[in-house]
Amino acid sequence: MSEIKNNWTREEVSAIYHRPVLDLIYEAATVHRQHNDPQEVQVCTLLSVKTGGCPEDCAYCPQAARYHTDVDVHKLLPVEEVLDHAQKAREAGSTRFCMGAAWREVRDNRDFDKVLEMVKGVNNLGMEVCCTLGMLTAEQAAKLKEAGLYAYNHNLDTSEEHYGEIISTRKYDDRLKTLDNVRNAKISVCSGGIIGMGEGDQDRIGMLLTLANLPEHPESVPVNALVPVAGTPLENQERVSVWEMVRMIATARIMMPKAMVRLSAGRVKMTTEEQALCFLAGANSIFAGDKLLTTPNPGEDSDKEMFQILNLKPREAFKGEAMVKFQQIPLA
Ligand code: SAM
Ligand code: DTB
Ligand code: SF4
Repeated sequence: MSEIKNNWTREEVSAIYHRPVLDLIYEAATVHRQHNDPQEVQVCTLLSVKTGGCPEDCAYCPQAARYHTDVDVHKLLPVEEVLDHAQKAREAGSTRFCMGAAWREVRDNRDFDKVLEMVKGVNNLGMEVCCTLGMLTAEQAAKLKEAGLYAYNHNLDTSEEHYGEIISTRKYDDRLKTLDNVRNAKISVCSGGIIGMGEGDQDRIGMLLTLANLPEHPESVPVNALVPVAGTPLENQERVSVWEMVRMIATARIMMPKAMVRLSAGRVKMTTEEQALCFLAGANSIFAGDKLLTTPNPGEDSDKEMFQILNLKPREAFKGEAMVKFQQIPLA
């Protein structure tokens, strides 16, 4: 059984990442089978509850106000509309529902109170409720926990060294501080990144090192392939090859054996065969539905077909030892 460790060295990780790719897949698949059921893949749904108009300058993001993209800007959606969406997602087989807001940070205002209502409502549907709202204080994290929040997504996106090339309006340390606030509030941590933003292998390795050497591994690690969006500074980036996705997923799986490794943005450009390699390399979750937050995603029918072909089964909510510890009792 592979051990859980939080003291990885760059040399160790680099050796894993650069292994001949088929050996790397084989090792990751072995670790995956020791810790997880390889047939199970969690199906999650995303909803952008507040879209566009964000003051940050993340170079990949269609929702930053300073870039001219054609996202449909809207203020916070009504609670009822969000809960309706969550219910439909549950009926379609999702067990986790993640609400995203194009905010730099949470503010203590009426919109936050509405988000707390949304969290309560989704939790009461029996789904793992996740939010991604930007930076959080310790007090705001505690309020989200109290409302029933199960997980919080806050990506490191890339290495500390490459961060300044991608975002100038906040620091890597701000990101780490929010992750710490989330962890201290006993909310399950979801943090990963994006590949295909002009970073080198050393940046991918650096990001995984930071994540896996946190005092506790994140319970969830999304691996996104950049979706280049017209109007953003990264609009002309070339698509990453599947082998880079596979290396990233496999290395994350070996370093953080029990985490949910999520094959996130970028699936629209991937064939079933390419996605199969990612599952073999240890990915065990996808986002379902024809939209991620603002960009396209494979529809329900093609994913159903993929699950059939690959003999995958959707994973139930709140599974696994680490997961049970974050579960909230439905409030009413
Ligand atoms: N504003 C909050 C924040 O930045 O933490 C939450 C929403 S933000 C859109 C959530 C994550 O989506 C980002 O951290 C980034 O990793 C991912 N993302 C955004 N645009 C993307 C793109 N074009 N391609 C791939 N991933 C993207
Ligand atoms: C994550 O790492 N990927 C998801 C989720 N966390 C919030 C979001 C991907 C967004 C892709 C671009 C868009 O659709 O706007
Ligand atoms: Fe986009 Fe989030 Fe960055 Fe705002 S903070 S520009 S929503 S990734």
